[in-house]
Amino acid sequence: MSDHTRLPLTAAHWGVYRADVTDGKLEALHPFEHDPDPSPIGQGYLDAIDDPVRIKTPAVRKAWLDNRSDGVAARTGRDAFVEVSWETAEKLVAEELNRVREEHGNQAIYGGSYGWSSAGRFHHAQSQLHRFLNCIGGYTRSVNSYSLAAGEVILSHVLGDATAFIHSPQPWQSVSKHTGLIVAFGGMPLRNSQVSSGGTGYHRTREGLRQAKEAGVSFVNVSPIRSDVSSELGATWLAARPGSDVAIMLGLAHEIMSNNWHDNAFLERYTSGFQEFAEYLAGAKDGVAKTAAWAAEIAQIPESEIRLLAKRMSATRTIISISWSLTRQEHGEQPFWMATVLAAMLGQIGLPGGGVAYGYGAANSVGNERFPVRYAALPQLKNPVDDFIPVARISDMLLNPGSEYRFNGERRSYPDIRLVYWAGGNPFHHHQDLTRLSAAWQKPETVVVHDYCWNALAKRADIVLPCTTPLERDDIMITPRDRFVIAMKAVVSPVGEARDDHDILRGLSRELGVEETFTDGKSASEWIKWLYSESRIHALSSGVELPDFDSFLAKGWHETERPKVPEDAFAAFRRDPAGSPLKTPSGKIEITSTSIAAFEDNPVLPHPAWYEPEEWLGRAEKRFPYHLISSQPADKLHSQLDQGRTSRSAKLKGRTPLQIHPADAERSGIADGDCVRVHNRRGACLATAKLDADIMPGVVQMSTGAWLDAVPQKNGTILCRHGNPNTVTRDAGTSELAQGPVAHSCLVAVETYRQDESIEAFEPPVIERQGTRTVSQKV
Ligand SMILES: Nc1nc2c(c(=O)[nH]1)N[C@H]1C(S)=C(S)[C@@H](COP(=O)(O)OP(=O)(O)OC[C@H]3O[C@@H](n4cnc5c(=O)[nH]c(N)nc54)[C@H](O)[C@@H]3O)O[C@H]1N2
Ligand SMILES: Nc1nc2c(c(=O)[nH]1)N[C@H]1C(S)=C(S)[C@@H](COP(=O)(O)OP(=O)(O)OC[C@H]3O[C@@H](n4cnc5c(=O)[nH]c(N)nc54)[C@H](O)[C@@H]3O)O[C@H]1N2
Ligand SMILES: [Mo]
Repeated sequence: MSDHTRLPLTAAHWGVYRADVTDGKLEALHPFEHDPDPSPIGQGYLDAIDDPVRIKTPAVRKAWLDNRSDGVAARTGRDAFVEVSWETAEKLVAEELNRVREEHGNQAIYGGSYGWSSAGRFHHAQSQLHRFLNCIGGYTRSVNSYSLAAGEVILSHVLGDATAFIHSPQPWQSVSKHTGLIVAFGGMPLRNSQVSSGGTGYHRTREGLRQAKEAGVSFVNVSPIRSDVSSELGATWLAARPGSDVAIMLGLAHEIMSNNWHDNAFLERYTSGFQEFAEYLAGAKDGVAKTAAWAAEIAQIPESEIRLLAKRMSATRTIISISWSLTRQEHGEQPFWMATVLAAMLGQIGLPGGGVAYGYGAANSVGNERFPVRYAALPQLKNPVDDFIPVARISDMLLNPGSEYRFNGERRSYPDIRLVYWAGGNPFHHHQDLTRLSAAWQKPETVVVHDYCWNALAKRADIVLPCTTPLERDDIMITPRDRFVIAMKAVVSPVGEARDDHDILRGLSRELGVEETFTDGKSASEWIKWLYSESRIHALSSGVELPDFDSFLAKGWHETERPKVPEDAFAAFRRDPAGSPLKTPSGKIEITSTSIAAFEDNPVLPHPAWYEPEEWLGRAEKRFPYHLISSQPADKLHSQLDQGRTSRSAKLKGRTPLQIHPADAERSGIADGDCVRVHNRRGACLATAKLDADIMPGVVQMSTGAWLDAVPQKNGTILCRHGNPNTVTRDAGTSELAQGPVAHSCLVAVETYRQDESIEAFEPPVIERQGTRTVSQKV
């Protein structure tokens, strides 16, 4: 094997690679030599850098350009575009920003721009966009994530802080040393731990789990899908109905209480409000004791399994791991809350190898030791607009300006948005009920998008500004979630007329007279050096040494020192609850939350509880008998690199596979490899059936990420020919507490589909060339 270690490095959320470039063309990406478990996702770049869907010049939607003054012509995703010069594009965007600011004020600009964008500390699209918008008077922003909004909000009440607890569960070293049992609700799928936001130099999860197994840790997988825990771990599989996890945890809690296995001393010293919860558990008010038998009926698993599990959990050092997916369902606040309470009853929170983990497997960072450093980020400046929405309420906002909603104890109303500006995310990937989003998307007067590929979002924008990929720019990967710091190199020239997001925004800021404020007088390379040097100062104050910038650049990477005795985020509180109290009203774990109890209208009980979802197998109608899980794709990150080889080779007959149990397939007359239509009242998508006994009967699974290829249906909904499951998912808030997304609560019908349908997801739009321009879109 040849030595690649002299090749330049690049970094992505899913890995670090060395780039092999000949005559300006990217020939190969070799995994970083220090990564024990590299991801194949990055290979998609070999295609995506310069394929027919690469956006090569600024472009304006023709119907928008022609009809601007008499209202917006529908954004269909099939519109023609006109290629324009950067000069024209900048003028148009500046004109629109000015018009909207003057006529409606800055809150009429929606700049939330949610999305994962690319790794790299400086060229982070959202940070750049937010700084730019703040230079011109601000924007309406979004709060919390699609990943786990409900978890973020509930933990802020129960633990006072979410981030630290979510990202610092028991580190792997401590698991293999001290843990006896991991009970994983929603599993710990290795496919998801390929990724960690900000960049992944060292894939740690497989190794962490393997070491735990070798050390004798046992695993229980509570999930509709067996493979959510890797087969090499030999987990016990409890195939529970989706949405029933809180009921199971209540059943476990009841069993623990009845046997007096709970830790009263812990509950007394470290928690508040247990009594009120215990009354609910016993059914004091509603007359329903939340027994193992009660839970077994809801989850459709044997009562004896719940009893046995309660006993095992009480007898050994146990970690309860709760997948982030459980927060993306109706009442998604409850699973994190209930898991915390169950762990508190066991009394092991903060002890080495015990307690609660918010999502092992959901990202490589979870369980990876957290490096005790706060690195520098691009300063965002101040946003003079204080309006915001919970991130997943975008369709509600666009459709119902001025209407009221509740969020986290507040009564709020939606702003009236006239201009949407998006860089580094893809709402036509991430949002639920795309029929509804398509209607909402007609509301703004102007949509501006930066992206590098003609995906469903770019095709639905009015002004499209082509950005570079990380392979076309220098940057640094530096994040407290990974041990490596990487000097990312520009390995190919910007394709076509693509510009870095920073340069695009610098051009606009010049046009709008705020260039000096936006750039602070620094060039991109000066900014990168500044970010590194500031980070180095922060690191040193936490006792972590980074080399000077030039030595770092010369070597290309640096491995930071790891904490000698890594601990979870609860350890200090456990040692000294008075000296290191939680940031809650009581300073303790709030089993009953005083802040939620004080909310007007009480959207939920002040302690965790089971609420029957509107969409789950317990209420399935004959017409829509299957529960659809639309989980993260193994072969890409969301919709990123769907156009590339890794993702394309995982498709079946060009479409997203639909995992279905053989017994269900037989019942519905579906054969392996059939084209199927997955549908409900909200919409439909096509998929290719894949029979698999590792999924429980009644549940079907499709991964997200297929680029939307929408065709309007007679009933006004859309059908995606390519397999985007957000055509059928429900757009509703988890509850009035967090208003998070509920993608995983979704009932559908599945049937064989016999019409022949082409797939046009990867066709670029028709692009008209203007005037005397010489640069042309190379297809
Ligand atoms: N049904 C269902 N839906 C879901 C989920 C689910 O479980 N089920 N999961 C949800 C979750 S957890 C999440 S986090 C979201 C993810 O949703 P997103 O983060 O919006 O998805 P991505 O495909 O990562 O979008 C990133 C976009 O940024 C572009 N991009 C990449 N690099 C750059 C850059 O440097 N500059 C610019 N300007 N653009 C760039 C990419 O081409 C892509 O279009 O999806 C959510 N949607
Ligand atoms: N390769 C890859 N990795 C990724 C991503 C990606 O796009 N690609 N996205 C990243 C992002 S942004 C995020 S937020 C994380 C998300 O990480 P998770 O939220 O953990 O991801 P999911 O894949 O949606 O769900 C994990 C499993 O939960 C199970 N599940 C769903 N509903 C239920 C339920 O009601 N009960 C139980 N017990 N189990 C259920 C499903 O079987 C599913 O396989 O993944 C990250 N990792
Ligand atoms: Mo996410």
